Amino acid sequence: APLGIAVVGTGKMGADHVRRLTTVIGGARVAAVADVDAERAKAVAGPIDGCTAHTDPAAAMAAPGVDAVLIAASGPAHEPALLEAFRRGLPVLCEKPLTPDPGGALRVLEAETRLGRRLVQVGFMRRYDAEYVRLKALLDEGGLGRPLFLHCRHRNASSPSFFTTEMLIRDSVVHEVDAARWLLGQELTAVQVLRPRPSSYAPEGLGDPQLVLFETAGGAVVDVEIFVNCGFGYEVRCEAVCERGTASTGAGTGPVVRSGGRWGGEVPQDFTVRFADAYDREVQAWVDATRQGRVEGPSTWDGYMAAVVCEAGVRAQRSGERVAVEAAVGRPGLYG
Ligand code: ISE
Repeated sequence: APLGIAVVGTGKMGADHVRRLTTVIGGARVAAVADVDAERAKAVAGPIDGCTAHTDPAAAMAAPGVDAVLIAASGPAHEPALLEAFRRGLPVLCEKPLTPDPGGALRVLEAETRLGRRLVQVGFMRRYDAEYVRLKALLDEGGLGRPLFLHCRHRNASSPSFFTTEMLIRDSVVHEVDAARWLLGQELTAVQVLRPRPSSYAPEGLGDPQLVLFETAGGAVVDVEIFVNCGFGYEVRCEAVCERGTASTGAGTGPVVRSGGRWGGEVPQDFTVRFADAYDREVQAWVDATRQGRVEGPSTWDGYMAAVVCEAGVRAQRSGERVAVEAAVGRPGLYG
């Protein structure tokens, strides 16, 4: 039988995952959805056979036919939903960030450690992007030598109305934090943030863009331009500079069009388009592993460490100082 999934949160990402689970992914069905907005939950559940709509995540998880949970509600809603899934012993795919703050992430880490088995895959989808996977393989093969820099650019066409300056780090740069830890196989140890005068096109009060600099345990440096109101589209790039050469992702070379005396191509407008294939692979891998009783991919530990690094990033953002990254606990044995 297909894996019955409760989807918690039916906003932009949740609705996209429901579409994916229903029309792209094999071996899964959406059995229930929950959203704080009852009408939105009903609208998403309506067209799906046997799918019930709820406002309470716990009620969705308790609905008939639910075997697993996909959490795509906003960051602050993740911790209670994760703890509820743990109480029910349900495997979870939890969208990033695991929680916005390290305190919440630590409580989740401790609860999963007490269970003594992994239940969570964190939705760091870049690990499933074809170009990122090849970049990781290139770095691991070692032919390019030791990585010295990762130059990252992370641009959104515009930010949603609820976006705050902190979220540039906790919600956006969190992707580069995970990608850098994964690509380099190193922890990030310190962070600094440089802030130009905000773009006049950024919403009033939003410190956008920023340049975030990380040091790593192996002596590499990672710089991230985060610009969430760049206007022209969604662009994520990463260039690794190594001792014997460079490798980069995100050039976005679709068809190049020549017409009317100009040449050029199209820029995707948001992450649901740019990373559509990565999300498909991520969710299919989660469904396949779950049906076989396995839990793989980015773990609660990765989610916790990302939250710890982002906390240091927010302190650096506020103070202008270099802030050291300090985890409250070491990696529990459960996480290898
Ligand atoms: C959003 O939540 C994402 O995860 C996107 O990948 C990122 O580009 C965006 O800045 C975030 O707000």
